[in-house]
Amino acid sequence: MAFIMIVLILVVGRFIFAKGNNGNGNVVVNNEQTGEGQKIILSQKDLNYKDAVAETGKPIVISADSSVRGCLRSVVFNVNGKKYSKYLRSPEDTLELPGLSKGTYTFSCSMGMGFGKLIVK
Ligand SMILES: [Cu+2]
Repeated sequence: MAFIMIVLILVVGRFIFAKGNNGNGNVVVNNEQTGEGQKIILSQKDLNYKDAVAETGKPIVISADSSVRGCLRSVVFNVNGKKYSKYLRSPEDTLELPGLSKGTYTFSCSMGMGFGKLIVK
């Protein structure tokens, strides 16, 4: 019986710890990211993304608002031969890109179904 109680306490304790830790971790990471970069929030338009606009040179922190559905939450950027990809599960999840030079960068969902343009000017 004592053994079962200990296991139960460990399991419950770990759950609470993991939950609290997760929340704290996310907040800290987000603060660091938004402090250093410009925040770009993606929206969905029909089956694609709305055009997003960014400034040159500053690191970019991308998130997706609640209009972005299904696999469009999984975004893929190919920038200067490098692939940047993340599943933006919640509005707090972010994908970071380096500062970019002037131009239009296309991106898509991970399935290549929905497309968007990131316009850097
Ligand atoms: Cu898709």
